[in-house]
Amino acid sequence: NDEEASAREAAATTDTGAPTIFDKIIAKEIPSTIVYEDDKVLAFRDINPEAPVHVLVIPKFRDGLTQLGKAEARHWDILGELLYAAKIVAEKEGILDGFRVVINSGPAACQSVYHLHLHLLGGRQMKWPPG
Ligand code: D5M
Repeated sequence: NDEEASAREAAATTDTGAPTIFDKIIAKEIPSTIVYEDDKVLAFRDINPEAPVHVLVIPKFRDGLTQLGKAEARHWDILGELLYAAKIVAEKEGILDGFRVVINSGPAACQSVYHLHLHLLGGRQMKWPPG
């Protein structure tokens, strides 16, 4: 079915370390709907929203951080910045009463863009467990 096909397609994307579409979003070479930005972090609406609020929070400088599974001790600060930015965005979006943060890391998690990003989801009742 469609869901399985898209999962396979996403899982087929591999981590080559090459620049991704998110670099173009950071450079504002392609449009996005930015909801938060500071010197280290950019947050913009997901093009394929899975919830009324679906925002991606990404580091502006990838520094080898293509996926969470490649994190090193030097990334501690940016990892904290991303999580805190998610809270700021949740507050701005009015979903502080309940929201979900997801990081897909690697093919088995269907990561499709190899620039670390955190999904902030909310605005509806979330289900557990995720698929
Ligand atoms: O999630 C990657 C996410 O990135 C996926 O939910 C679609 C989203 N995406 C891809 N291209 C764009 C653009 N151009 N704008 C906004 N959102 C985008 P993953 O965790 O890697 O599966």
